[in-house]
Amino acid sequence: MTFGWRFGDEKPFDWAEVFVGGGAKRYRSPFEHRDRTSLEAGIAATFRAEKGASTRIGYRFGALLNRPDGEYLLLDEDKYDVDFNGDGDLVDDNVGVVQDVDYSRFDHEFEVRWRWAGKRPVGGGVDLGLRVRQWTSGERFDRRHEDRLDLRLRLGFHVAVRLWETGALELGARGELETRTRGGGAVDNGTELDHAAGLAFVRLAVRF
Ligand SMILES: [Ca+2]
Ligand SMILES: [Ca+2]
Repeated sequence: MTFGWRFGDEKPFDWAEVFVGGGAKRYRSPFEHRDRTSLEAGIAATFRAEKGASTRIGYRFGALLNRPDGEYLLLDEDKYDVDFNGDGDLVDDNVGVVQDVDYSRFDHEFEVRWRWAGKRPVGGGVDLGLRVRQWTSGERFDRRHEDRLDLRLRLGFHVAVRLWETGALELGARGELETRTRGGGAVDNGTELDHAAGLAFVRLAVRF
């Protein structure tokens, strides 16, 4: 559910929104232990600097709650001082065990968008976004989520050239960087989350 307000010219911002929502995600067997319910809320405001130029600033929070449950894990005994395979020593690596894991997390998303348009034949925009995922697991053997923070930074820009009264050509690019920290802030190298990605695009927009 989203509420929005439009303000008059004397106000510093032009448009404000408040968003609240809830949801549920249900996995098919055998991944039911990842099921979660979520509550989300967000606020955003758009400021108009001059005719055709605007800045939108937004923040969104999400609480995604999971009930800890057993998952098959491969654990090293010497990290926990536990004899997982019961053979009397504490030196075996990658021992398969079922232990509780917790997929709960808090999400924070910050976003800034700048737009230039109006009567000029050339306009454009810049988008900047930061997403922080804070995993909250306190389960003893849940190494994948313990002290884990995922960070994603996104940057995009585009230039729009008006070709005729109702048609415009947009040229743009966007990129993202994502990384994960774990265990007191040390970078956990070599995870599937550590990546850089980019996209370049051409878009023809026609208004009817
Ligand atoms: Ca052992
Ligand atoms: Ca052994």
